[in-house]
This record gives sequence, structure tokens and C-alpha cells, in this order.
Amino acid sequence: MKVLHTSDWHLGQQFYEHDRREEHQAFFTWLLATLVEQQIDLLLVAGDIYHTATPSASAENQLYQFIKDAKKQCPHLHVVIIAGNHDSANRILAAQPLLAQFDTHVVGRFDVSAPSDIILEINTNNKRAVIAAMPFLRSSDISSLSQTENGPSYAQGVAKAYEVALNHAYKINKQNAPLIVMGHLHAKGGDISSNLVIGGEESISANVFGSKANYFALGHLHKAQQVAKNDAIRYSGTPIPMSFSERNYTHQVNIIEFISDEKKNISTTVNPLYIPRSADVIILPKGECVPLDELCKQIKTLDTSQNTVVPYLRVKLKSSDTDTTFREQIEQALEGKNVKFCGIERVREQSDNNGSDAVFEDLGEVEMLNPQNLLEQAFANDKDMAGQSVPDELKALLNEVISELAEQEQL
Ligand SMILES: [Mn+2]
Repeated sequence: MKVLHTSDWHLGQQFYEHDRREEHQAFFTWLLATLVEQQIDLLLVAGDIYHTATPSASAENQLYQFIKDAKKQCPHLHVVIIAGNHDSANRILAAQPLLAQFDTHVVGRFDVSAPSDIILEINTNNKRAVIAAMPFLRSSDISSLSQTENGPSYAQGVAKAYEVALNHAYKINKQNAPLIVMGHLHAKGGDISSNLVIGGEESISANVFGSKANYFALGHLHKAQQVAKNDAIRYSGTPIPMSFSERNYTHQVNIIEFISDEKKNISTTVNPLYIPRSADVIILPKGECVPLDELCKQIKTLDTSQNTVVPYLRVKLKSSDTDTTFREQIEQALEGKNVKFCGIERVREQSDNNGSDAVFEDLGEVEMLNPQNLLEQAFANDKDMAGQSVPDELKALLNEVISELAEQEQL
């Protein structure tokens, strides 16, 4: 069985008001050719198919067209898609009956009362695999699985959900077929070690995956990486950069091959395949901030003649650069330039009390923070409130709003 693992497509993303359809299409063209060349039996997409819970018609159209083309070119291909935190479970499940006609399996939500629903047996091309396709777990999905003194524990709930699902997978895998676990979560032990809580959920120890599966296809972290130094637990990362902070990532998909010997021992090989980048993502200046006139010079001399697809450009300027005509000057420098402009970032000088303050390269990273953390940072960074901690009343109010929104999201 030969498998291709990818994730975090974020179809329909608007990047500083710019449509990314063309880049996604370039990725799909490459992916289709790769599926054929590599003779892939099974395509795994580990969540965040779409960028928002209400994707545009054009984003949905792009996914369906891709699946149709993939089935046409690889008739025995099976596809498994799990929902990520950006996806609406209900929305992606709506297409399930039709997608099933194309051997495409969609798992939107984990239901504690029916854990076997997320276990799939794939039979294709005389090969077999068992998949535990665990979608992104919202706190409300798993609150009944854990109780501590302080209420439900998200980490414990996730561990329990994986345990229950995996036990079911082991039970049905009597013929010892390759077992693959899919998940959309922040697993501990990856390259990006951060104390920040990403996406409002805490990170989860890789121990929850157990040790019996042959490969773990993860999504959520956008940088391709192994987890806990284990070659078989991997994030594929995004196929295109989702923010300027991802501009130096090498985007890839993972190709996994399982070979069984006569004793039914399974050996697993994993090889990354690099995805060519269609649209370049550029920040000027490249290093430290430079004075405004120097920045304008750099913009004017930026050579985009080698770019076949129009690149994105964002510029940064020190906030202490007080020339009030900076916008006009930068706009003038941009005239006739073949770029998709993504705005001017005013960079604040590092304050003396650095250390605990997180520094963000762009707003996309702020989106990844959890709201409580963001509120605390707002207090810490505001000069009128400096030194004050967030009042409990305000914290409680924020939590109330968040849980109300979470409830609405479930509807
Ligand atoms: Mn994502």
C-alpha cells in the first residue's frame, strides 16, 4: 500500500485580500501528477481542507474538481479527509454521500458514543489498510471523557478519545494490515516548541498515539516535521505558505510505503517530496529595518522578471520613522511593480522589558494565539495599563463570550 500524506490546504484563504486560487490550482496540478507517478493507492488529508467554516463556492468547487480529476487519473485511489479546527464538521459532512461515490471518505466529528465511526477499512488494488481517522477534537466533543477537580481536562479527554478509537482499530485489524492514525492537533515534541497555546487548545503528548500503528499522519502545525524524533509520526505541513512567517518553510507531502513480509511483519518507509512554490512571498527589507528612502530604493529595484506567478510583497518600517508621507512614498515606489502588495508593517522597537513578550512577524500569528493569552498581552503592552494584571471579572466575561461562540459553532 502506497500512501500520500498532506494537510492544511486552507482552500479559499484570502491572503491580505488576495485570492489564492491560482496557487492552490498549481498545487493540485502537481499533486495529480505525483499521485500518478508515484502510483498512490491512498491519499490522506489531515484537516484544514478549507480556511474557514463557511468556504466560498469556488473553494468547494476546487476540492470537488480535484477529487473528480484524481479518480479519473487514478481509478483505484481512495481518499480520506478529516476535519481540522478551521473546518465545519457539518459542512464537510454534507458532501459525504456524493464523495463516497468517488471512494472519498470524510470524517467530520468524533462521537464518544460511536467511536467506531472514525475507523475505516480501505481495500483497494488488492491492498488493505486500517485507518483511525480522528478529526480535530473540540472541548465539547470530549468533555464527557475526563473529569478533574477543575472540570474537564482537554488533554485527558484527547488521550481517552485516541485510546478508545485505537482499541477499536486494533480489534478489527485481525489480518494485521498496516494501521494508520490520522489526527489534527498540536502534538508535543515537534520542532516548534512554544509555550503559547495555539488555536486555544493545549499541546498533547505524542504518547496518546500508542505504539502499535505503522504511521501517524498529522495536521495542524504548518511546518513539516517529525514528532518526538519518530520517523513515522509526522506533520506534512502546508502546501503553500499561509503567512509571511511561513515564507522560509520547505513545503512537502510525505510518501509512505508499507511492505509486509511472509510473517506479516510490516516495514514502513517514509519519503518527503518537495512541492514547488508557485508564488513567492517577499518581505522588504530582508533583515533589519532601514530608513524610508532606502526602503523605497529597495522596492524600486526589486526584480520580479524571473517570477512566473506574481509574488506577494510586504514591507516593514520602524514605527519611529515619523515621516508622515511614508504611505505615499511607498505607493510611488510600488508603481508599475508586478507584485501583490500586502501592506506596510510598522515595527516597534524592542522595549526594555523584553523576555516574556512574544514578538510577532505578522498578524497571522496573532490569530493562532488563544484569546486569554492575547488579553493578557494587551494589558502588558498598553502603556496605560502596564504592570496591571487582567481583572478576574474581565477574564470571566471573556470566557463567557468564548463558550457562547463555541456553542454557536456547534449548531
Ligand atoms: Mn491549519
